[in-house]
Amino acid sequence: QRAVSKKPMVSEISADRCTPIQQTSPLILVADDDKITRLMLHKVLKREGYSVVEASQGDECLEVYKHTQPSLILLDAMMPVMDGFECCTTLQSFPGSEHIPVLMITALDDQASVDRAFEVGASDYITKPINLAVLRQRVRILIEKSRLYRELEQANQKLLHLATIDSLTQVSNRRSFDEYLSREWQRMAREFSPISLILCDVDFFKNYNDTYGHPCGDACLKAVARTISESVKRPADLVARYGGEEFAVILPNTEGIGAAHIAHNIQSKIRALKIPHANSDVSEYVTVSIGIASLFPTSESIADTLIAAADRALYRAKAQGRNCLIF
Ligand code: GH3
Ligand code: MG
Ligand code: MG
Ligand code: MG
Repeated sequence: QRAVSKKPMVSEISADRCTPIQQTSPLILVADDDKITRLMLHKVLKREGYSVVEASQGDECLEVYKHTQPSLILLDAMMPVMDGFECCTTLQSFPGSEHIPVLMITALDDQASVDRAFEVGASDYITKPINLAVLRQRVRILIEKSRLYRELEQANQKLLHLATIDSLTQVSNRRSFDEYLSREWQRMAREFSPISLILCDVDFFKNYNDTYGHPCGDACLKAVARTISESVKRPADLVARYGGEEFAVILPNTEGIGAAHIAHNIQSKIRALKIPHANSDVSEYVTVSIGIASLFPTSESIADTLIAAADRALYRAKAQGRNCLIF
């Protein structure tokens, strides 16, 4: 049995040595109305080390695709009922299908079919009668390219996550907070709509660390972050770690009364966690102080005004004895 590729896979050369190499053979969906062609392709591809599923019609191809998630589709252009072009067009509308390469099988020297194949989204084509050497190379290259593409996408997602999410609490980091706030500030200015900011700081957290140790402090911060995240509902709301034990919630299109309602919710939910805090002056459990600010942005003003206002409110909440919220 021949190997699918003689060159090392990306996962083999780039990942650390402990990562197991993916061993499953790629699945190819062969769609052709001609039984002899299907059998021949099936045999050749199997010999190359691929798994194969078959379809004899365009609509059957779509059905099989949905259930098997192939790495490549080998698609005959000429089929009765639903031809390869129509099938390919429909495929493009399936979510996630944009990275599944389609290798179209067209009639030899048929310029119009070749043009149409690319128009409907095929990645490449081969002509009938099929040259097996060409087939093998096109299949290998397309599958390798799409695997590389997927790995690149995953790496990108990971980088994006690392760049925007706080690693301890899994809420947005300060950088995303800054970017999001100035973007939403400008958007609200255009919409003549208010924006609110909640700043939420854990009370006597230095004492908490001193009493229970830093790892417990970390666990406490995680629980607080999760509780705050669970208290906001709208997709446009953003929870961020603003500083060490301080969290921020950006609430676009939200007036003070709405923000106060959410802040009140956050505060009672955190109290309800009943995380013991023996060295807090205000409660036997972990509590937070909250400052809220709400403004109507204008194109001349800057988002820092909102932060400053929320900060002043938080300062007053601390000064008034903590475990309270000030608007
Ligand atoms: P206050 O009620 O006035 O807010 O008092 P506080 O003790 O909470 O405030 P202070 O600013 O004095 O202390 C904040 C503490 O938060 C000190 C710092 O060690 C701790 N802290 C900051 N980031 C982390 C973290 O990632 N993990 C842990 N465990 N502690 C942290
Ligand atoms: Mg045909
Ligand atoms: Mg604090
Ligand atoms: Mg603080």
